[in-house]
Amino acid sequence: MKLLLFSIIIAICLASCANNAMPPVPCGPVPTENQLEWQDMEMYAFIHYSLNTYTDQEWGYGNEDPKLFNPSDLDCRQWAKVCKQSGMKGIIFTAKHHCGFCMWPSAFTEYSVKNSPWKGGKGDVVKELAEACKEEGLKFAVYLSPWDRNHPEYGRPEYVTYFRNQLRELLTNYGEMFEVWFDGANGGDGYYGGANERREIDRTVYYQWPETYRMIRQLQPKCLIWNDGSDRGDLRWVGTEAGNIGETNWSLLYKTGEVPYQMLHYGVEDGDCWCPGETNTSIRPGWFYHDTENEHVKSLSKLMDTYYKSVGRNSTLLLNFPIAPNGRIHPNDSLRGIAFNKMVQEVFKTDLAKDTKVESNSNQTVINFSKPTAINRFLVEEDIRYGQRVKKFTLEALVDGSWISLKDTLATDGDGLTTIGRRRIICFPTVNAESLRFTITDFKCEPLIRRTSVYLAPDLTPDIPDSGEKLSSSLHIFMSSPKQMFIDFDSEQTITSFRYLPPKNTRNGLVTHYTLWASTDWQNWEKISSGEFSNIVNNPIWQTIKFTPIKAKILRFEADRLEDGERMGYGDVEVVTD
Ligand code: FUL
Repeated sequence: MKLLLFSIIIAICLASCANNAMPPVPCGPVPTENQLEWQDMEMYAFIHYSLNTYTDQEWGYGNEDPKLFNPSDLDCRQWAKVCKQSGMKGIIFTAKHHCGFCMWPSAFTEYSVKNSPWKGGKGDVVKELAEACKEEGLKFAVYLSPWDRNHPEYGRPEYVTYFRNQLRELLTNYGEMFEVWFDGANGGDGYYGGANERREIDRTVYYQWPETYRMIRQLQPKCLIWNDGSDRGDLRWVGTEAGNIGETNWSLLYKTGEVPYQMLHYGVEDGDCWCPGETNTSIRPGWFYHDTENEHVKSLSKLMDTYYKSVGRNSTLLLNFPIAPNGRIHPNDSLRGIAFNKMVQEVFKTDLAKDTKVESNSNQTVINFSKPTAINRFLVEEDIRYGQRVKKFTLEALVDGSWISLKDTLATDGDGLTTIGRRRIICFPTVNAESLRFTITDFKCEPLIRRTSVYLAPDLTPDIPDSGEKLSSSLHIFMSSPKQMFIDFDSEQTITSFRYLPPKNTRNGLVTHYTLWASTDWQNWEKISSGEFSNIVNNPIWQTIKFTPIKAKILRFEADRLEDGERMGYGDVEVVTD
């Protein structure tokens, strides 16, 4: 009897102890509920659509005529359906890009859809898209460019009030927003109400972000704030638009101070605030639609690579779909987006670690397959609610009785077996493994692993190079001075456009502003074009200068401004002739 009583007491105690089990002690900064929910979205879409779509530009100057906006077939439901089928859990829409044109009828400017012929000026793209997202069960968010090349007051305090008024409209009238995207590109040349000048601002103080952030928190408590290194918001840009974040990726930054590329891309191990990375890239070379890119939609293997280098590296993926001039997503983009989602589903359909014998303690997991099993992907997750802990690990496969070390084949630096965070996917060549051994070798605090899975991804046909990677020219090129290039043809040609590929992996010598001249005799020069290569710094793809066909024997390409350095650099140039 005594023994029975004793056993009952022990059982009750054990049960209650289990119920009251202390949660793990947080390790440094931890995410908020909003940040956890947001990262669980994994993939969401960007949609770039504005007057640029009708002027074939990436950055509008701010003087483009609102009358250009007149899509024949604008269909936000098609966008939402395509995004959903592409695996996207939400959409971030360019409500206003740098040109300042508003895709909603803002009460604070005339430069908007209300002065376009579309729907007789009664249309509202933001509203239509917000509704379409709701119907498809997608979350909705807006991109609002702080840099406004149309507004006369840009650069002065009045503009900041205007910007906040617009943001208030967007955050008040269109339902719940999951994120606001502010874009770091700012200052520089613009129309500015007819001033046509260059306006520099100090991005650390001009926009007075803390005040704006307070307003956002008040109007939309669930909304995350994007930032690229100015006042910290809830998530960070990753320092590139190429579609990858560092293989080492801490979801931490320092609360204050400058955030150079290294910090944006890799985070900071001993950071004192939780600020995870969001990887943004476009399904095409550019952010806006260009006819010339229809055959250059990213290949399936490129998109999978992007997935592994974003979602598979403790980040989210923000994938852009541009809208074509008719007001729809082009079929090449939608087909590729849908195929991409199907492939993600296919790769992660069967967890081969399921129903295997797993031995694990806090630092090591050994997955023993019942028979040698072909595998090439390892997926691991930390319970980030209590902070990000793991610094380094190893991965080994038992093949024919011997342990062989595996490494991340997508890593550019070392074996790539560093941080984990919410999710880390390691890609390695297929091995026929009897067991897989995952060992944490360095950590900030006792590791908390919540999942280990193993997959076999099908082989993908190797990529055709993406546009912008092909090198074309066998042109006769020579530099007559550090900022001046001549291209000499053997005979007179009718030229319709000139293309410039910036130098690879460097800002040194990268041309941001140019003038192009043509001649038939080396004596008389006709100026064909002059302007800027917009967004070339963050997205260094082929740039095309189109002009009225002209007869020339020699072209002179001048760098009016370089991003860095004193000497013009180039990856390649191309001349398109009739
Ligand atoms: C950049 C912008 O300048 C591009 O045009 C694009 O909107 C991209 C997402 O962000 O900074």
